[in-house]
Amino acid sequence: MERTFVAVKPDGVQRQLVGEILWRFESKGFKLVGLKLIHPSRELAENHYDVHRERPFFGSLVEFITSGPVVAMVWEGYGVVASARKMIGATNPLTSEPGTIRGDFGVNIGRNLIHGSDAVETAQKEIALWFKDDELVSWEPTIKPWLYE
Ligand code: DAT
Ligand code: MG
Repeated sequence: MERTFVAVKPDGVQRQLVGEILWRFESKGFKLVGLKLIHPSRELAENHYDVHRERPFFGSLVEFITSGPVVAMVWEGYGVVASARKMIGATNPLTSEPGTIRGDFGVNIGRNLIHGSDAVETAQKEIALWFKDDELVSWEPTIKPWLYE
């Protein structure tokens, strides 16, 4: 069973979209296994976006992600990594498809509301970066037979 890391960025929290975003992943049928509100440190933000360190937008990206609270979460389900990326939509909300989170709620690439891991390996790294082992909860949803045959 796959897990992915998703974070509502400070703009999503300020825009009061946390409930909407949780609802989308919950009602899709994914299982919440980790959830916390956290004001990320510069060190955490720089680690998280390490692959973009040399990009011109790195400084403003780190400024933005550390500017306020973020809702960090871990979702579990078959194919959840790719599916969450689809639900989130393309990086630039102006070109994200309607029906995606960014496509429905955003207009600017620097305010694209939400992060989702781009691959299974990245997800494992990001989950380990944002969560301690004992912050992740294993549980059996009673609706499982109604989601999976
Ligand atoms: P994604 O978040 O869709 O995985 P990414 O990993 O390429 O996108 O970039 C990480 C974040 O950096 C992205 O969510 C918003 C910001 N970003 C990416 N490209 C940018 C650009 N050209 N100008 C400004 N911000 C950018
Ligand atoms: Mg990315």
